[in-house]
Amino acid sequence: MILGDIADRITRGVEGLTGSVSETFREPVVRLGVTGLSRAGKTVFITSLVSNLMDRGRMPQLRAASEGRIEASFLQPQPDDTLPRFDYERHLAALTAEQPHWPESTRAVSELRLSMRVRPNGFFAGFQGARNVHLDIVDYPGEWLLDLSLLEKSYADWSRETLDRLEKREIAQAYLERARAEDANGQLEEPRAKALAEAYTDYLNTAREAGYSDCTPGRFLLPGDLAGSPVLTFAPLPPIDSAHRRSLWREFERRFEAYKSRVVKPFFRDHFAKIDRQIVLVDALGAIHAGPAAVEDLRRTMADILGAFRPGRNAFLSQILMGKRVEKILFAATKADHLHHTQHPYLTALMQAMTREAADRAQFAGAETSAMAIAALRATVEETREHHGRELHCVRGTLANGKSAAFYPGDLPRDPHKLLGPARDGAEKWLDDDYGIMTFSPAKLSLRPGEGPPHIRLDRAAQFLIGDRL
Ligand SMILES: Nc1nc2c(ncn2[C@@H]2O[C@H](COP(=O)(O)OP(=O)(O)O)[C@@H](O)[C@H]2O)c(=O)[nH]1
Ligand SMILES: [Mg+2]
Repeated sequence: MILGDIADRITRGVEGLTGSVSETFREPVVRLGVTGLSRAGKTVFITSLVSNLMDRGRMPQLRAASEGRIEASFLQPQPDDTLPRFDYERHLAALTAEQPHWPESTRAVSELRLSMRVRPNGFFAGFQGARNVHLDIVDYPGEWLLDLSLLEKSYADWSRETLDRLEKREIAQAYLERARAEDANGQLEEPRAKALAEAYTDYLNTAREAGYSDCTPGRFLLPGDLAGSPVLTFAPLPPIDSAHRRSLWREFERRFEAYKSRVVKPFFRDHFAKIDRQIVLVDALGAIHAGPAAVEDLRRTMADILGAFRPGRNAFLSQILMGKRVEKILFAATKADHLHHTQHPYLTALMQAMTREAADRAQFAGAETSAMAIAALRATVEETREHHGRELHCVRGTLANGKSAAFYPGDLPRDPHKLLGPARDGAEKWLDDDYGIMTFSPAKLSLRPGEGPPHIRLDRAAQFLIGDRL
């Protein structure tokens, strides 16, 4: 055992003994991971959450807030010097501008520290003063999380599975033809490798736009400063029996392994392993709108995501987590302001059914999970109109051109299995209904002092995620 280790153990031993004492002096830190596929609503969620934690007038369901125990909250320099800071001020300025607009999309990991001065409740309330609780919010792309499944796969396995999946998708045919036509056993030529990787990336982007969730390798969609580098220049190819040493196939295999060890593993080690609480934002309405195949894909992806939070499933992950685990995971369907409140229970029920099912399939145990429907920033008002002698519950919002429009998204079924069943059975479209989606601009805000932006159930989400630590 090296000396540092011994010293470490001794300090830890001492801490163990005096834990209850030092805990009262140390300032607790909660690391909240915020993830979801691109456009799921991470940036809007974090911006609105932070604003609503600073001005808590709209957070009655967050108990520490309604009990008046949060004396102050303020932004502080974050603990990680090498992570980009979440650009809270800029995103908030976009949402609260004279002509409000949605914030620009972000493409990598970022962090923000919000500190709250909180008075304890219950037993300690009488003889303990207020203390600081630090909330470190880490925003990272859900695409990166899905890469965890790659760690267990060889390039051949991954290629086979991916190509099987693509087989069933119209939008993938161009890539498939190209991959099949390729002489994978021939000598590597970089321009061909690049063309294949680009064609595959094009497919991934189209698939994301079409509402599909499953799109590994995640960094292909959000390459950041790795764009164009060899670790991102490969693509799935039909397996061949014995590939030559300098063949395209061998080189792609090598790059796939490099992607795993140089891109995937560092992310899990440096960011993922430190998270205490997690919210996974899901654009379920977008998937429903895209059709049964997208819903089925989302259902499968949720199990993959939960799998990442199950230590023990993955040898590498258990090793870096060393017994630490995420304590709570919330799956939140975002943009619920597209629905009249009478339909919210059905969206919630769908999220609950998918979460429960994903937990069963991933044989998930450990963290407490929950599901709800939220809108981080409410962009609509409700309106009931008469349509062919029937009452239609709509929402009204502002379109990009500045005009106001009423919108009826369709009737979500009471029973979520009316959606999940056909999705699983491979239906091509929904039988009874069509589900619309619309992009509203954020509403112009006139906030009263002490109030954050309007939302739907953001306070309940916050209570579930961090309420017990305040
Ligand atoms: N109506 C509505 N739209 C939202 C809400 N949150 C996100 N959006 C929409 O979803 C888009 C993507 O959100 P963003 O937070 O940038 O997603 P990210 O890529 O996960 O960070 C936004 O530009 C909005 O159009 C919400 O609460 N209500
Ligand atoms: Mg973002």
